[in-house]
Amino acid sequence: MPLKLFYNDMSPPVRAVLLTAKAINLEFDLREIDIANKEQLAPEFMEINPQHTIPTLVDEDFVIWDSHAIAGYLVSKYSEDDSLYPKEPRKRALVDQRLHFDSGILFPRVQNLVYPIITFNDKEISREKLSAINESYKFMDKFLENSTFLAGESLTIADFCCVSTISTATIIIPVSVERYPNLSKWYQLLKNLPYYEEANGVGLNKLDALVESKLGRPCHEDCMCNLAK
Ligand SMILES: N[C@@H](CCC(=O)N[C@@H](CS)C(=O)NCC(=O)O)C(=O)O
Repeated sequence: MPLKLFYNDMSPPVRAVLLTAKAINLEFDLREIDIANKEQLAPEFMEINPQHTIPTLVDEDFVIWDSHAIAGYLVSKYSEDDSLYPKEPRKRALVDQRLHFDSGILFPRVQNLVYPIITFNDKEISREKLSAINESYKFMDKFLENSTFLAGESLTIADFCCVSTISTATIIIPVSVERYPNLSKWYQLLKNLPYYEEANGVGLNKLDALVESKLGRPCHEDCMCNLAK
């Protein structure tokens, strides 16, 4: 039976799962959930995931949600090797730390930045929100000071989870090469993956267009500089 994924590719956590699946050649039976129309609150979906979040994966009689948990599950169950989610305790601990960083720090900050624009038509972005994103960029730049990827020299699911979130933040605040050289280099490396555009770029562009239409102007570096002052 095919793996069923409840998704919407504008969602960063969904895109992390799409990147993971592409990396290990997995296909999904995709079921779109329109968050703008509150389809996640439909009783049929709430029956599957009472927390009503996407992504949600159904693998036969097994249901799991949260992108980080799904990505780890997919690699553990379906990948030919463990390189994307190493079993060796210290390597795994480092990947897990980065996953928790995304889940507990990065994603909530990016959600706080973008969600009010697309849901409540907010036009202003507070200095606090911008500085929280810049602090997150600074954290990641430091994580990447001595390693090519977020958890060492190999690509892992931590890179997928963080790049889908970071790329979403760049809609509003581009990553400055001068201020965050390590983060910029890593972001470019991820963007060069052969499946990046299909798995992350397409949904990101849709979200970018939505944010732009809500703000009523393009989101570019200059306008953010003005907001950040
Ligand atoms: N930590 C979760 C976050 C999932 C999440 O918040 N997804 C949003 C879309 S980006 C959602 O489903 N929102 C609908 C809702 O909460 O009702 C994950 O990584 O999967």
